[in-house]
Amino acid sequence: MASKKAAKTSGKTPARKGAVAVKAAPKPARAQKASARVKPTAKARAKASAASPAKATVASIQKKATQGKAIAKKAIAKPAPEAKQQAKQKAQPLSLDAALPLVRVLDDDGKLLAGKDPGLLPATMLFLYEQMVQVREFDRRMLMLQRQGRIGFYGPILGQEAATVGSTAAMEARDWVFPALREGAAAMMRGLPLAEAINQLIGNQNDRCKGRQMPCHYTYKEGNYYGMSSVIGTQISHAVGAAMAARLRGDDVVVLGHMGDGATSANDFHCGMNFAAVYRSPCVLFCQNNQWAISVPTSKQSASATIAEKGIAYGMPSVRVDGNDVLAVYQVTKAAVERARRGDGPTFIEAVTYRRLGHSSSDDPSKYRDESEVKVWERKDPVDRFRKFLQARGLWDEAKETALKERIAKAVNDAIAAAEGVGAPADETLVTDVYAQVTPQLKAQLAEVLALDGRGVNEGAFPL
Ligand SMILES: Cc1ncc(C[n+]2csc(CCOP(=O)(O)OP(=O)(O)O)c2C)c(N)n1
Ligand SMILES: [Mg+2]
Repeated sequence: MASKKAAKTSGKTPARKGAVAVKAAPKPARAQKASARVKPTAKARAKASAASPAKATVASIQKKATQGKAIAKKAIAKPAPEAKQQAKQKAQPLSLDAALPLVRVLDDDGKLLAGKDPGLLPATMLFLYEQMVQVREFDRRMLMLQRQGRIGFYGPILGQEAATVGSTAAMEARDWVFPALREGAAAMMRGLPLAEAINQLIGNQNDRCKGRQMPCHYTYKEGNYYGMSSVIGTQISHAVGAAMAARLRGDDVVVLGHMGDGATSANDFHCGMNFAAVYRSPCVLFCQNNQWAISVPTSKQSASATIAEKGIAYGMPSVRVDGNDVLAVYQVTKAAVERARRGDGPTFIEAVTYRRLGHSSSDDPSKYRDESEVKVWERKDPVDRFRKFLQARGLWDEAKETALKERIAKAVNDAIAAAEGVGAPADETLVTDVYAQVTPQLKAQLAEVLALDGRGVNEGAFPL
């Protein structure tokens, strides 16, 4: 669904009058020199866009908009100059919540907040909504397949659709996404067919990794979607490094690196953030603070008042956004992407959201948290909230909702049928793709494995 629309998309969104202003901090001399040295040429930019497949971005939809209205003008918080900050601290104790207010466009009931016209074309907003509904349905069905023993593991994103869809939609086709566990929808938005995603979840012979990765660890090179790693936080330094490499090559590419709140305790977060800021890597680091890292609440994860303030400590603009407000997420990410593309460096975004189900299909959250907490967040549901907004604008109604749900249900059903009709990977794939040619030692090991008694006993049992 997404890829058809995307096929028509390419190119850059023109700078809109009154678009979100993200001012860069003054460049250190060394960085100024570096960015001048590696500034992409027009030829390199053209080469970069031609090499990337046209995928589902909203750039082409918005490209038509020549006059958008100002939105979330101060979306990206910039640390105040030192003297000003000191004066403020003397006058009153620094309130970090006040320093980093939550950026919102919609209230909890989907009503537009005063002065926050999103300035987006109806087609763009409908695209965001359809993607959110699709990921929700995909998620629901995949969890059911797991419960029926048809796939081994699943990491649901219920409640976090706006954060994933809004941030991914802000990227252009030539950009890259380095995801964590809850951003599988980004691969689908960037063109990964649903059936291919399910091939990965099953681990059948059409799975790109031939069943050798855990489910949900999609990989989709054609859509510039980096294969997810289970090892928490590693993708952060990879995203920062990939963006630096793109800049050095002269490619006009921005990298979006996702992470969870738990990843902010990982070493890679700290070295990635530091490198990003010091070298002005053209990336956007996006933390989905869903309040939990498996059974560890954010309050035990970090003593900081907010996750966003960690970005300020590393010297980069940081913004705290309502992660259940897709318009706000889209806006702040778009502003950060534009900033990175201008050569002004990285931005850190904390999207405040909530993981409504277990960490994964192997987790039982009733063991460690109160159901009443979940109820509070159900009332802030990102999909319901956005639908109410679209209805109030006259862009959506019951008939459209029914038609969309039927279309998505059919697409998911067809994809499941297609993927389940594919056989298991051949045994020998256990040892292929390691060396150009399978070595005698690997051949011997394969023969040994195939001869084992009780082979397949643990099939489908995931310890995580
Ligand atoms: C380096 C590392 N440490 C621990 C784990 C075990 N682990 C898997 S997921 C997870 C929690 C991740 O939480 P968060 O980053 O908040 O992402 P979320 O699952 O909430 O989206 C942990 C600790 C791991 N996979 N890698
Ligand atoms: Mg988390």
